[in-house]
Amino acid sequence: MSPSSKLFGPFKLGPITLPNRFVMAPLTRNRALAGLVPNPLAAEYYEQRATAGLLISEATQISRQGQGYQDTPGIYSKEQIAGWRKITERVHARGGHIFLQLWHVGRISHTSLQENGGAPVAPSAIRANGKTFVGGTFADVSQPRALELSEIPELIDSFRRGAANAIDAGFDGVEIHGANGYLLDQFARDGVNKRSDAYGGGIENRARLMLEVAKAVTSEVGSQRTGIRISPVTPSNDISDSNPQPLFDHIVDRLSALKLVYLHVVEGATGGPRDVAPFDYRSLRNRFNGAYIANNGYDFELANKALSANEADLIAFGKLFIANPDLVERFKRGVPLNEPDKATFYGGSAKGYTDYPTLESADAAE
Ligand code: 8OZ
Repeated sequence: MSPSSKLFGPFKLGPITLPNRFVMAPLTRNRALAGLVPNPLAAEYYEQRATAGLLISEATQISRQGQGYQDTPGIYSKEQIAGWRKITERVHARGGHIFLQLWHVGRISHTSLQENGGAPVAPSAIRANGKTFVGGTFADVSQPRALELSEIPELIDSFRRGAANAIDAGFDGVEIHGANGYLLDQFARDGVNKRSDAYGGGIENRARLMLEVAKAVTSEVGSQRTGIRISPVTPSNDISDSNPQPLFDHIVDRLSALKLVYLHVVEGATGGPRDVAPFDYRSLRNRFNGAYIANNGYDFELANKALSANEADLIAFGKLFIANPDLVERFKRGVPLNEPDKATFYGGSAKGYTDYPTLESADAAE
């Protein structure tokens, strides 16, 4: 093992100094309680993982309209803000840093989650071929309606308010969810966006919503507390684009001009193969002035390779952090990792959430 690896060294992320280059990726866990307030167990869950340089919260809807799955937490009510505050306090008490991921699912939703059973919103009225989890079961996502041009300012404002609420709840910053076939990605990619107004058509128009959201959020909380996640070639949630390289090159040029603190890139198919489609990630890294967080299928070896080759500044690990709260220590010592239990990823309680053993707890049990 090489504890001399760059992974274990500090990194300056805007105003904060991270003790290492590990990022815990945003991970949906579907354990929110009534009012979509985060589960008190989440304070323990995030605290257990606070030795990561940076934690990114699970995707958190910025409005009721932005929810697409049961029991995902929100950041739009007083109760939700109070719930999150308990979590950020615990993470900070352990010396950790945490950003909140701001989420709007767009068409990946179900009428049962929407106000008065209404249709989810999307760039265009095209239903995704996919399922969501609602009412305790998997269901086809609902037919969406196209957002009216007149609704877009309020939509952007809901991201701005979500960001303000996150800072109020004690987060160190926010990550805009621009990935995985959710609303902002739906606007950006031409397989789904068939609009003929200023938010559809060419690359500049399709990128507009994501960039206007980024501008609103940075004006609210500061660019040095704003990151963004994108996934240029993922097919997640039935998304596609005929020519993603120039689209995301353009988006990243503009995000760089807005001085976002980081660009978080899911390389390849989210949670799947890294080589699903050709794409030049180096082009994004070179265009972006802030930190580059690489994600998707990284292990210790690949992380070291990417850092040594200066392909990334920080590495986000997802499933590895679900199963290994002390992933930093485990990599440092070169000891075996716990296996994640897929059956407890989404929903449930402490099992598969806060009960994965650490090296310390295993030592104590001997
Ligand atoms: C898994 C299940 C539900 C949602 C994403 C927020 O892919 C998610 C998500 C992941 O970004």
